[in-house]
Amino acid sequence: MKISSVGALEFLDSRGNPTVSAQIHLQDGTVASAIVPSGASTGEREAAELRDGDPNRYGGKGVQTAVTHVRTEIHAALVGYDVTDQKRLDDRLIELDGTPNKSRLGANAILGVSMAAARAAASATGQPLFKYLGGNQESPLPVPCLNVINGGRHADNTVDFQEFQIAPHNASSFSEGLRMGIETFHALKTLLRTEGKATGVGDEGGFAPDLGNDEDAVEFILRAIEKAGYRPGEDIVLCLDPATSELWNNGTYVFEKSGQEDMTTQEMIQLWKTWVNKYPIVLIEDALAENDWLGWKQLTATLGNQVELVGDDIFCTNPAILQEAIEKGVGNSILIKLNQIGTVSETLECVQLAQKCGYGVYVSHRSGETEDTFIADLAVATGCGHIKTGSGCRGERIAKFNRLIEIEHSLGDSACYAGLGGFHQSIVSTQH
Ligand code: 2PG
Ligand code: MG
Repeated sequence: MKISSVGALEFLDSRGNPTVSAQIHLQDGTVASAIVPSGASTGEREAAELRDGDPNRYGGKGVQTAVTHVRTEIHAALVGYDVTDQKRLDDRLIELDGTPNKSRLGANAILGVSMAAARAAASATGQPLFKYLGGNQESPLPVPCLNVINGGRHADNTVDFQEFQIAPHNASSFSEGLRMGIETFHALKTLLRTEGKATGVGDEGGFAPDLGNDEDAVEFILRAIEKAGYRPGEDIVLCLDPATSELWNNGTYVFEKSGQEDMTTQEMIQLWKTWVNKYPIVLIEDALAENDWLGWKQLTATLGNQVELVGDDIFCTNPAILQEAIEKGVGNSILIKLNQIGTVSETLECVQLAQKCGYGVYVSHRSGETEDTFIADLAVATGCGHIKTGSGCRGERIAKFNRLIEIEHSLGDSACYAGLGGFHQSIVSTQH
């Protein structure tokens, strides 16, 4: 189980931007690799991606320096390490980097190696990745929350809120839930086309039409659910990621793309109250901006026993920030993105802290993705109950769904589907 060499290549992500692919070779001949994703609406406190900044290559976005770090310093530091000791290996990477946000070696270099190591260890011990990461406890397959309308930084349209998701919870299995979601995705396409709207897709595979206002997106989706033969609320619920840090400007929420009136924190909280009471919404991520901690506290006191309030930009998959949030009563759930923190061990630490403290855990892709399916296994390993990995098209999103179908099949009779119980306990008491 000892590492014999560590390598890397400059790959491309789903937006055509360079990213790191890392490989681990073991002395027993095992080889494993992993590809790192990349966000667009990033949190200020995320671990730092290292980009070359050379304007003559990929507009400065090349990652040759990070690749070189893997091939030289990281290779030298890890040769001979036991690959099954993930914590020791990740600690070594953190120490070698020496900065609080992994900016010297690059979080993209470090995470690629950390993920590849987990894969190599799983393979060398003869286990699927989800078993290696999660142990032998029985975990449910997650509800796929399909981001069927894209806006914000992920689409060139007039929609300010970034993500409108459908969560098909009332199904007997993951595959059936996914089918309901995909059928609704197709029904939405027909509906949009019939009403003269564009059906091209955004970065995460959701449709990206110009709409009158953000609420129209919700109305279209509800009609699509019915058109597909399902009942909004009973069969399929809604989740939102308005990604409001992107709207935040000096204490005000500015709706530049749609041209709607600016809003204060109080008005935003009121908006969410209205929407949650009017629509079958069970989850809102980044309902307020990452620097609006006071607003978050108030929002949590107001809606935290009715809806899952997920922190993405505000928590950055960082156990220290999550700890502070728990103490302050901010949010009741956390989005989990490996590259926000930069190692597998710290990601798992964050998940454990959240679960211990009654916070929901929502495993997520990035808007810049690849064919790597690590997060599908991570979602099952952690038993997190719900995953967001895009809409009903685009290969880099579908790859994760296909991996989940494969995992479900491999579990046979012991497979179970999380359903509504996969969401934070706060929503169980509501009538959705
Ligand atoms: C988000 C993500 C993923 P990005 O805000 O949750 O959907 O977007 O990767 O651009 O941060
Ligand atoms: Mg988000």
